[in-house]
Amino acid sequence: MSATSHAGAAPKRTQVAIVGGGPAGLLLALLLHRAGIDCVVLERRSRDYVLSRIRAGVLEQGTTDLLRSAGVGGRMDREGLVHDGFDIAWRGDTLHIDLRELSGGKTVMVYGQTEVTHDLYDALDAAGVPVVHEAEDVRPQGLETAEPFVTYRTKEHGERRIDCDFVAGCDGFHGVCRTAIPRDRIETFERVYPFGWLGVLTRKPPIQEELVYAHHTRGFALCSLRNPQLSRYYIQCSVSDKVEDWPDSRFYDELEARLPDRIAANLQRGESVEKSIAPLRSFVAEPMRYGRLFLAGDAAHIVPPTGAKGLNLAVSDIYYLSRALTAHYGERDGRLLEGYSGDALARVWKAERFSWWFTSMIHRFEDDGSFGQRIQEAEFDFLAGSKAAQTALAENYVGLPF
Ligand code: FAS
Ligand code: PHB
Repeated sequence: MSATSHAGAAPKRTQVAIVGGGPAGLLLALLLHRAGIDCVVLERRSRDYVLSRIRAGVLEQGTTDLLRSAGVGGRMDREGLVHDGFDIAWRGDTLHIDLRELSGGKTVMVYGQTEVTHDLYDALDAAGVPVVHEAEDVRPQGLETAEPFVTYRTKEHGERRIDCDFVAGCDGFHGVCRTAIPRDRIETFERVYPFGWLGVLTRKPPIQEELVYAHHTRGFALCSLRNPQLSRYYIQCSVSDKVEDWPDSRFYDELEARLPDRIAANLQRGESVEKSIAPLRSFVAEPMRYGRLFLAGDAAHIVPPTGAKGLNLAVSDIYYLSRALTAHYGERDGRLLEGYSGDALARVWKAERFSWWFTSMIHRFEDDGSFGQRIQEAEFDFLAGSKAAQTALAENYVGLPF
């Protein structure tokens, strides 16, 4: 496939230039196209590379609803798995969180981010929306003027410039858009956790149908899946660990040691087809706008994956941003654009709080000492004994309203 997924080079002018071809950028492009707004996606990597990344696994109901309304929910509804609840393992026992009952009927969908990204790329190709891959040295410029533009380079077409009305910074935590904002115009908030997640993907049936979040004195573990023949496991690991320190046998031994015996007994060990370590951090940049630049998704915020919020927050940002741009172009009404950062951050911070709370409760914090351990025990005991606490967990896990 050529670097640009449509004939020829990208246009020299568009209404919205989107930097980043992950879920945020691709979903925004599709929603803008459906609203009759011209856009171009500039993605640094090849499509194969983007689609090789194994990331999120759980979609909130707000996310699945928006994907359906964008016309990309078909395969998700055929192949995705609706989950009514999950288990929390603690001291050798489990607490079942009945999401459907506690949230008043809401559920989550198990359908990998990789598949969502596939579906979005297919829809954009079908719609003829230009996605430029392997766009190098992307630079958003003139952001504080009424005539912003983005320069970039491709091997195929050399130096290029796209004039636009707005730039959407959907280029993730390590992208260039957030750093294009002057330091005195942005404030960041961050907490880095003293551990990472070592994840393994294996072509074996899952240990059980529903997810298991396990607390153990050896460390946290998570049993998830992508489909009935493809399982996803995580264990909390040291930030200094390397993938090569963890041959499959060591990984599975440690995973089993952190699970209740009756659950561990169902583990089917399979060769890892993907193995990676992700650092954990909470991060928010405020505001999510600078002049004609709007940030969305990981470019603006990061959550520890414990609460399965990262991808879902990217989607809610795009709901607010696409709605605002549609009002701007459709009714010449700029109020939603003015309110975008505040609207998005209000939901972001609630997801940051939940992700931090769940991470703090269920991971092993070596430096928290005996007091920290007792607080974690009390947190779990309160949760186990309080329907109100479980309802609060369920409401956050299925996703707060957009
Ligand atoms: P993304 O990072 O997905 O996409 C940004 C895109 O911009 C990328 O394709 C990148 O190549 C491109 N880009 C970067 N710089 C660029 C530049 N200068 N020019 C052009 N393009 C550029 N979330 C969960 O809910 N559960 C999980 O288990 C989970 N696991 C994760 C594991 C890892 C290793 C990582 C990094 C994240 C994980 N996340 C998880 C969070 C993840 O799913 C993100 O929330 C989600 O990808 C956010 O989507 P985007 O905002 O589109 O950012
Ligand atoms: C996953 O399946 O990758 C997954 C599921 C739930 C989480 C994090 C990751 O909280």
